Formats: sequence, structure tokens, C-alpha cells
Amino acid sequence: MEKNKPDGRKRALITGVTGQDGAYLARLLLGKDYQVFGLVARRGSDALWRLRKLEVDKDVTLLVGDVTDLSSLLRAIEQAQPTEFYNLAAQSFVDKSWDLPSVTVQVSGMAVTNVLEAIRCTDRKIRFYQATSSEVFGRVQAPVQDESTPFHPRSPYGVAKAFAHWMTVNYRESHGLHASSGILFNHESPLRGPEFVTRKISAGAARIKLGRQDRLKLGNLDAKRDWGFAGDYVDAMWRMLQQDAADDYVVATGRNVSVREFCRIAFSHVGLDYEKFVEVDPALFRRAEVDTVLGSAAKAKAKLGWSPKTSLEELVAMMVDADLGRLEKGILS
Ligand code: NDP
Ligand code: GDR
Repeated sequence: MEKNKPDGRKRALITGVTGQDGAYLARLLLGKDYQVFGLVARRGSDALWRLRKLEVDKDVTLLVGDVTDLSSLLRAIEQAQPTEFYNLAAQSFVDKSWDLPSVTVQVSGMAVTNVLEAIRCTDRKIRFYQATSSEVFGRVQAPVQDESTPFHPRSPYGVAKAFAHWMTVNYRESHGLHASSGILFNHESPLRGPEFVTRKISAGAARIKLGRQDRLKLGNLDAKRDWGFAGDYVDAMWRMLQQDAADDYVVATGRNVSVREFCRIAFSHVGLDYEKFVEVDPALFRRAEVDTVLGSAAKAKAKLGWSPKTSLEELVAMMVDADLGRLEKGILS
């Protein structure tokens, strides 16, 4: 099978290209002169808003498909003839995974088998990246988690991602695929979906600052996360696929703070005291919480030369400023 275009450009196929990471990864790869293809199920009414925001919507070739549909994956590979395959598709909202356990397990877990089979049956030289998650650590078995920390997922989403991780390892070990699993800790950006806590806080702080909202209702303020910037994290994904040998890597900042502290930083960025506006709503607590995660990206630093560039304070400022701008332009209500 012909791998590169006559001009020698590398070719990447991204599932989940319309999501937060998909958009940043597409921009990164286009900047490296890749030809970028994205699998899109065309579910949302404005699915391409993130690609538009990063001004790459015209440069990504969209292919219709769904990771739960093997034949659509085979067609996408035939059309794109990728040298690299990034599997970012998922039902990625942890809280929803208790309401939709079977869908979550199908899309975020089982479907990885479809993707790996599609690669195995078409072109085993395709390099594969699987978007695994720190949610596999769940009830953490070590104070700082790395590639050797045992898994104890706490949600259907976490269980699905543990399956996806081991399937990736298995195809590497049993079929010799260049298949890597990135165990990424939380990463955020102005393109984060509004259901996630960081975006809920940045939008809430911005609305309250502009007098459009009085209170912000949140769940567990004591949960701690190791939050980084999505733009930094997609670079780690790409670096994994440039290695001679595939492997698994934790990607994290090595600093964790509570949801409460995230609120404090966000509200203080607009000169407000979060304690006057944030209200705890017990209905927003999870059925089983991941109380704390903290990652060590020492292996990624040593082997990939990767380290995060953006501080938490810079990330929060970027998100709050973006939401202020959206409100002022009427893009967000
Ligand atoms: P998003 O939720 O923003 O994006 C998920 C993407 O998957 C969307 O483009 C969505 O398309 C697509 N998708 C959903 N179901 C299917 C399906 N059946 N077939 C094809 N595409 C589908 O997630 P992120 O960008 O934040 O995350 C990217 C990946 O990384 C996900 O796998 C996530 O689980 C994982 N991850 C994310 C972390 C984070 O902190 N952001 C941390 C660790 C892992 P549509 O909008 O049409 O539904
Ligand atoms: P998470 O992210 O579950 O870590 O998964 P989320 O932002 O949803 O929750 C983080 C923590 O905040 C607490 N929390 C709230 N969460 C939400 N969504 N809404 C609230 O109102 C609220 N109040 C408190 C939660 O209880 C939790 O402890 C993200 C996703 O991107 C996954 O796909 C990814 O794999 C992991 O990060 C790593």
C-alpha cells in the first residue's frame, strides 16, 4: 500500500477529531505538514466549531465513520492510507458513564478492538496511538502514579479505558503493532466541553463577572486533579509515534490542586472571591469519586523529551479570558 503522497507528506487519521484534543492535534500535525484526515460521525449540530476556532476546518479531510462500525473504519483507512492513527474517539464524560454504561464501554473500550483489527487487517505498519486516561488509576494505589501503578478504575468510563489500554498493549505484544497507550491526566483549554468542571468554572466566573449569573453550583470541591493544557498534551501524543519502539507513557504536570483551588484561581483572575459565589450541590456528587490523582511524567520527559509548557495559572487565565470574550461577543449566553 502506498504510504505517503508523491510529495512525501506523512498522513494521519484522527478519530474524535471534532473534540478538544482532536482539534489541537489536527493543528499540530498540519503545522508539521501532515495530511490530516478526521473520522466524523456528524452527530452534533455544529460539530466543527473547534476546528473552525483553530482555523484548520478547511485543511482537515473529513471522512464519515464511527469507531463502533468496523466497516467504516476499514473504508476510512483505505481512503486516508494513514502512516499514523490517533484514536481519540470516546464518550469522555465520566459522570455520564454511569447513565450510559453500555454505550461508554462500547465507544471508549470495545471499539478500540475495531480500530486495532482494522489496522491489523489492512496495514500493520500504521503507527497507533490510544487515548488512555488517568481515570484507570481511580482509587489510587500509589501517592504518585506512573506507568507501573496498578489500575483501580471507579467508573464505567475508567473500566472501558483500562480495557482499551490493555488491548493496545496486547496488539503490540501479540501482533507486533506499533501501538502506544498515552495515559493522560486531565487536560483543559478554552475548547473544553461545557460539562467538565474547569470549563463550568471558567464560564461561571466570566458570567458572574459580567453580571449574567449570580451563583455557580458545583459538586465535590475537594477532589484533586493534575490539570494541564491540551495544547501541550497533543505534542506528547505525536512524540510517542515518532519513537522507534511503541510504549506506554504517563503524561501529567506533576502538580495537583483541588476543584476549590481551581475556583479560587479562576475567580481571583477577574477580581472576585469564589466563596461568595460558589455553592455546593450534593446532587452533583459522583456515585464513586476519584478523590485525587497526581502523575509522574518522568518517563515521557526522559524518552520523549516532553514536559508541560503551560502553568495552571496560565491555563485558567486563558480559559476565563476566552469565556469573557465569548460572552462579550454573544457567542456564549
Ligand atoms: P471530547 O469529548 O472533547 O471528544 C471526543 C470525540 O470523540 C468527539 O469528537 C466525539 O464526536 C468523538 N466520538 C464520540 N463517539 C464516537 C464514535 N462512536 N465514533 C467516532 N467518534 C466518536 O474528548 P477530549 O478531546 O477531551 O479527549 C480525547 C480523548 O482523550 C478521549 O478518548 C478521552 O477519553 C481521552 N482523554 C481525555 C482527557 C482530557 O482530560 N481531556 C484525559 C485523558 C484521556 P461527537 O462530538 O460527534 O460525539
Ligand atoms: P474528570 O473531569 O471526571 O476528571 O474526567 P471533570 O471535569 O468532569 O471532573 C473533575 C472533578 O471535578 C468534580 N466536580 C465536578 N465535575 C463536573 N463535571 N461538574 C461539576 O459540577 C463538578 N463539581 C465537582 C468531579 O466530581 C471530579 O472529581 C476528565 C475527562 O476529560 C475524562 O475523559 C478524562 O479521561 C479524565 O479527565 C482524565
